[in-house]
This record gives sequence, structure tokens and C-alpha cells, in this order.
Amino acid sequence: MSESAEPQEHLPTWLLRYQRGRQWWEPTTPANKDLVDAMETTRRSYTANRHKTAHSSDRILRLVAEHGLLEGNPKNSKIEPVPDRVANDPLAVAIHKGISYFATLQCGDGHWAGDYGGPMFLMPGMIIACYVTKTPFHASQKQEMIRYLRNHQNHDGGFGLHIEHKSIMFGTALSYVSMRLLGVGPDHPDAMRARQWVLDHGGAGGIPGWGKFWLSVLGVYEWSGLDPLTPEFWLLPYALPVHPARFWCHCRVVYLPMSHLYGRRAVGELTDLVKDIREELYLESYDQIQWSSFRGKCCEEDVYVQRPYLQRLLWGALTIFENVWFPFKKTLRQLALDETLELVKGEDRSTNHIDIGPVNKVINFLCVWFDNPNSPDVTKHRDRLKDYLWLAEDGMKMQGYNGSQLWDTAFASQAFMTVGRDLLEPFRDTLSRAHDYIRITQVKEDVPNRKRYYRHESKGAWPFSTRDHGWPIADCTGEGLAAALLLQSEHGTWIPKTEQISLDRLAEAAEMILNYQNDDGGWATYELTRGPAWLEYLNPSEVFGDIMIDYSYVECSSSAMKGLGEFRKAYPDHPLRTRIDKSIESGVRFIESCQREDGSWYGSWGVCFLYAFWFAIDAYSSVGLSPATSISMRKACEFVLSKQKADGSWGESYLSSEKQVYTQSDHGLVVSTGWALVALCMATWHDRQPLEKAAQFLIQSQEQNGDWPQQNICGVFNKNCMISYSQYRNIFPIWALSEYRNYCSESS
Ligand code: LAN
Repeated sequence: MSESAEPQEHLPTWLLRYQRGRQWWEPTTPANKDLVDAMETTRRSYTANRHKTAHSSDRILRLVAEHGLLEGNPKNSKIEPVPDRVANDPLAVAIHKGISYFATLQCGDGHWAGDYGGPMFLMPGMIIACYVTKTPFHASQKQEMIRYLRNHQNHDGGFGLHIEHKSIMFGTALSYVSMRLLGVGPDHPDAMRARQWVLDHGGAGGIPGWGKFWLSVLGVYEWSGLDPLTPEFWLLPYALPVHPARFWCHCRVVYLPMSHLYGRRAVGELTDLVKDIREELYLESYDQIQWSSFRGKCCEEDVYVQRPYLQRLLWGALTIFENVWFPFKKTLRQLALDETLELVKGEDRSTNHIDIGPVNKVINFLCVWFDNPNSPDVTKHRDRLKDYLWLAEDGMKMQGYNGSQLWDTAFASQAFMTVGRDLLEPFRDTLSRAHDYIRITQVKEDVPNRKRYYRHESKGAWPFSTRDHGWPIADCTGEGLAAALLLQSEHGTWIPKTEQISLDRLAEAAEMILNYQNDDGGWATYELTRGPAWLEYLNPSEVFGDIMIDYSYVECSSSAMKGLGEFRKAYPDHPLRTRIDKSIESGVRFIESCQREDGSWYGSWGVCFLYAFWFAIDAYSSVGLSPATSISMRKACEFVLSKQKADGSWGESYLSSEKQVYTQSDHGLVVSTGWALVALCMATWHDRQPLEKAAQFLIQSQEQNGDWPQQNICGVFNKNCMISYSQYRNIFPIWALSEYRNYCSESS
């Protein structure tokens, strides 16, 4: 493998490989000249227009498909011609074109792949981990990673938390370090601009805690400048509310390996490059820095969550614990290090070394490497790095997960199942493959010895991405179950009986959802809520909101209820019926209880009020409610109608999520409009006119080939960080137009 980061003369053909949902990009030879040229043209055009949109349009994937190189794709780049009988019906033509184009992007194993990037703080973690563990990237990967970083550098030289964000220290210092580790020299103009931003904002000492962690492992920051990440917390009795296993799973599995590395003050080799970077990041020379003065310091630009004074006192006390000698201290630390490593290894084993997300993936990798650089665990970790890397015309990035395979396939299937039979017939194969993917992705057993590793049950659930990943999620189970039931339903003679998911398996999913319900009637993400809400005062992250416990969410609750609602419709006499009825009833009460006075719901995982609106209405309608019987539903529809733009569209800016107030985007957005229109049709809203205008907007926004334009970023997590859902631009317009077509035919 070459170490050079210089642009290569011979660009490779990149192909997407996949297997049972696992997906990775591979540079292959001999190069397909046409495709290489087309890829380069689309990259150039992205870079030239990057001031217009930060988002990729997944053009690289689309080019691969157009060239018939999406292996095993049944449509093999062939767009179905519009059938004569609908040629004069613009609504039917738009739907047909939409599904026909989208079907060409399906992978042979039945899932849809796409860009799940957005956050800018992830790839630096992988680059630092690979540098420390001496894991080389392929020269073509490096080249694409550098391209990505340069494409997402803001005008002022800095980098944001995500691709649409203003510059902050977290994004800027980490991206700068990444460029340097990838081989960009300190005098490169982009590197200079980034460094200048860091220095103009007080130097990298003001980077938030997670950044301090990364810089420390690399050796360009000192562990004494961190708030303590005390691993001994893992030795406390679980009965205590501050036991870390009570935290939201993403929070605890990130702080787990961080605390392990902190506990052993792990630092990579101090190479010449590392020593150079030490002198580039601060206003003072490295040796003269008073590290303890940086502890708890956060650059103003970065602060999203103000940390309460009480928290500062706690970190002060823990710092004393770190610095003062007392008997058994060494023994205690060793016990804590052993315990945290065992939990890290448990997480690795149960996820096939993919790990729950991109952050703990690479920190766990570091833990096992520092433990033993030659262990089989290290090899397995290395093999799974590529699962997180995605290539698009803006370059190569680390994704927010190992993909959103199941989630997108479940939505695509539901969207397809609303399409009238007349239009759906040519896509039999597409549906059956999607069903296949859903079937093989259901989790069939619990994690071995699950209580030892603080894991909830998994049997019967669906994960967000792949079976190999396997972490169960309440709403993915709801969506997976609803999609499977629809595909297998009667008008669905689509899936032969022999291939169907058995009733036992479907019931396991329903039972899983029932067991996932919280006492407040709602559903959280991966687990039941385990800790008290006041734990949020201990949120040390500065940049992320609501990370400490797993709360009940409107969206998760709605998907869970929809799954149960569909199950009840399909098997009304099933023994779970009484439990399901009770569960849905308290679920509806939960959703009503989080509705704001104005009829809206704050959405936590998509942008934002429109996203939550769609989920809530979908759940209400699948359990049999309508605006005539539910005041909550009527108020919600009125709220959304009050936000429609003059051209019939809806468009919500990501600032809605950040500020928690409905914020219009500059232009109408196809995804926002899709959510609003799907839901209004599901609610069978009595006034057809606003719906007609929305449908017209979607039809007019469609591109010639059946695609829709990729606009603003539309996913979010922890209030402040955005994430791309690239398939939504196809799925929701198709779904909305089909619902609208059904609505028109029912009401005429
Ligand atoms: C996701 C992706 C999926 C998402 C839904 C299923 C859509 C949601 O309804 C529930 C929450 C969940 C599972 C979710 C939680 C937070 C995740 C895992 C992510 C947004 C993907 C990336 C993000 C993760 C936390 C990113 C790493 C950053 C940290 C702060 C640890």
C-alpha cells in the first residue's frame, strides 16, 4: 500500500461491494475509463458548486448503477418505460418514474445503500486511531479523504460539527490534524487557513472534551488537561443511579473505552510528525503549556450545552481522586481497567467488531490494540473499518453508522406498498428482494450472557443497519415489522408463502416492542429508560444535548405503535391481542402528552416538527384514529397547514432542531413536503386543495430520470448534529404521491 497522499495520475474505478447489507467501497483495476471520467467530472462539478450545497447527491453510486455495475441489481440500470395506459396521467407518470429510477439503485441483496455522512467529527477519530495503530489507508482512500475535508472547509478556514454548520474548534482542530496525518503539509494553503482559525480562537486548548481525548491519544495534548474520565465508575453497584450502565447506550459505550484509555493514559508513538503538530496547535510552545488551565475550558463557538456549576465541582473532586495517593489506588485502577476492557471486548464480540457506532468503533479498536497489538481482535477491527467509509462526489467520509440499510429498506417497502397494483407489477422482483433483506436482518437471538454486558433483549428485534451489527432498536423493530406485514399482506400476493417470515417470528417482534415500552407509555431508542432525568446535569459533552439517558421519543413511540397496529390488523385474534390493545392505548396518551400547545411535536431524529408530525400521524392512522375522532390529530394537521409555503411546498431548516422552534428554510424541500403530504393524506384531511398543491410541487421538482434533487440535510441527533439520509429524497416523494393518488381515488 502506498503512503503517498499526492494526487494520483491514474484514478481507480470505485465499486460498491456488499454482502447481506454489509457495504464497502473498493478501488478496482483495470479501470473502466468511461466511468472514471464520469466520476471525475461529477467531483469537479461538486467542488465548483460547493457553496450552493454542502450535501452530496450520491452521484458516484448513481454512476456505478448507470453503468450497470451495481452487482446483482435485478434492474441493472434499466429504467422501466412508462406504460402507455398511464402516459397521460402526470401523477401516475411521476410515481412510475420515481420507483423505476429508485429500483435501479437497489443492491443485489435487497437493501438500498446511500450516503450516511454529515457529521465532521467522526473521520478524524478513525484517522487518529489508524495513525496510532499503524493501520495504513490505501492511497486512493487518502486522496478521497483529503478531498472531503477540503470540500467541507468553511470560507473562514474552519470546520463545523457537521457539513452545514459554522466553524467550531472541535471540527477545525480535528480536521486540521486529520489533514496533517493524511500527508498535507503545514504550508498547504488550506492547512494554513485551518490552523489560523484555531490560533485566532485561542488555540486547540479550547477544544471540547471529546476533542481533548483524541488529541491526547495522538500525543498532541496532555491527559492532565482533561476532566477525569474515571473508569472506577464501572465498579459501582448498578443500584446507584450514576452507574454508567444506566446511561443512554451511545453515551455509555463511548465513555467506556474513553475511560479505559484515560485510565491507562494511553498515548501513541511520538513520531516527528506528532511532535510537529504539537507546535502547530497552540499559542504557546508545547512544553510551556499549563495543561490544568485547559481542563474544562471550551471555545465559545463550540458551546451548545452550558455545563452547570455543580458538574464543575464534581470534576474538580474527581481530579483530586486522580492526583492524590491513597491505599489500594493501584489495585482499584487495575480492576477498573480489566472491567472496562472486558466490556469493550463484549461489545466487539456481539457486533462482529462493527460496534454500535462510529465513535466507539475506533476507540474500542485503540483499546484492544493498546492491550495487545498482535491480537486477533485487532485484525478483526481492521477488517471492519471499511464498513464505515462512504464514497461520494465530495470525497470519502466516515458515516454516522455502518449504514442505514434496514431503516431505508423498511421505508422504501412501505412506500412501494402504497403504490397502486397497476403501477407496481414490473417491480415484483424489487419487492421480493427488499423483503428478503428485511427477513435476513431480523435478530433471532439475545446477546450471549447479555446481563453481564448490560444488554437489553434482542430476540425478535430489527436493527438500524445490518444483522451483523445487531443492536436492537424499538422503532426499527416497529418499521421492520410494519414493512414485513405489508409486503406479506393479502393484496401482497407479492411474497410467496414459502419465503414469508413466520408468524412466530413476527410475534417475537411484536413482543419485543411490548417489552420495550416505558412506564410513561412511550418508547425510547435501544433500551428502556434506565436512569433519572437529572443525570442530564452531568452531561459533560458541551456540543451534544440530551445524551445521558434514553428518553421516550414521539418518533420511536409512533413507529413502535405502528408495528403493533399492523400486527393487530393482520392477526386480530393473536394471544398478544390484550397486551397490544393496552399498550397502544397508553402509547396514544404518551404522544398526546408531548404535543405542544400549537399542535406540533419536536422531532429528535429528523428535521424536525414535520418529521415528528409524519410519525405521529402515521401511528394514529394505523391504530384507527382520524381527525374526526382525535382532537390531537386535527390540531397537528392545522399546525402543519399553517406552515405551507405559497408554492405548495414545505421546507424546514435544520435550525428548527437546534433552536427547537419551527424555522422555515429558504426554499421548498422535497423531503419536508413528502413528510407533510404523506401524513395529511393518511389523516384523510378534508380539504384537498393544499394537498393538490403539494403534489404539484413534488411532480415539478422531479428530475427527468425520475430522481429528485438532493437538498438540505434532514437528519439529526442530540439536537445539534445533523446527519444525511440520502434515500429520503426518493422514498418520501414516491410515498407521498402514491398516498395522494390513493386519497384522490378514494375521495372521488
Ligand atoms: C441514530 C440513527 C438511527 C436513529 C433512529 C432509528 C432513526 C431514531 O429513531 C432513534 C435513534 C437512532 C437509532 C440513532 C441514534 C443516534 C445515532 C446512533 C444515529 C443518529 C446515527 C448516529 C448517532 C450516533 C450517536 C453518532 C455518534 C455520536 C455520538 C454522540 C456518540
